[in-house]
Amino acid sequence: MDRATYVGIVVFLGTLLFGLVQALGQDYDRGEYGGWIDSDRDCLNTRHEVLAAESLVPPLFLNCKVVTGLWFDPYTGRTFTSPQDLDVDHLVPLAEAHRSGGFAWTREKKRAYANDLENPGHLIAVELGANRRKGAKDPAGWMPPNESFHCAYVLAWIGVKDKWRLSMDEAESAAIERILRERRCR
Ligand SMILES: [Ca+2]
Ligand SMILES: [Ca+2]
Repeated sequence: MDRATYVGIVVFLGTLLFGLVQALGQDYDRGEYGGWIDSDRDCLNTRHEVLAAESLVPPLFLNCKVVTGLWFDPYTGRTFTSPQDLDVDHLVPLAEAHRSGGFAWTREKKRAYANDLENPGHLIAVELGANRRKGAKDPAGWMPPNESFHCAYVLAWIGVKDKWRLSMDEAESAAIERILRERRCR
């Protein structure tokens, strides 16, 4: 076998292996993380648990749903009274958690991540449009328009990544370090 053939085979195998790893682990399927569940069986699912917990006034319930309340969205700095204007956001998005190590989790652990109510920084009721613009971006790609929330946002981001033992990529940790430094977060 000449050297060119050998190198060709090695590169081919490498590509194959890379593809295999991607196919086995990395492919993100939102379905694996499940939808909102009602883990304490009080008839409110996770979305409505968060809406109820974060409302600044006692919320009104109808058929196991929060129908009105008062919410301050720290992403935009705006206030809302209808849940229809709000998304309950995974501060560290599911797809971001997935590519940061969540791909190796069991289905149960993925569900638990999607529905974590223990850490108040994990899920947050925010304006729908802001959440859609955020998508699955990490702080290198998106930060909340409300700059006075930036410290709290990156500190909560670090808290989630730490609790769930998730990795950070280079651009992400650089962006976070810059924000912590520039804003003198503590
Ligand atoms: Ca519940
Ligand atoms: Ca990232």
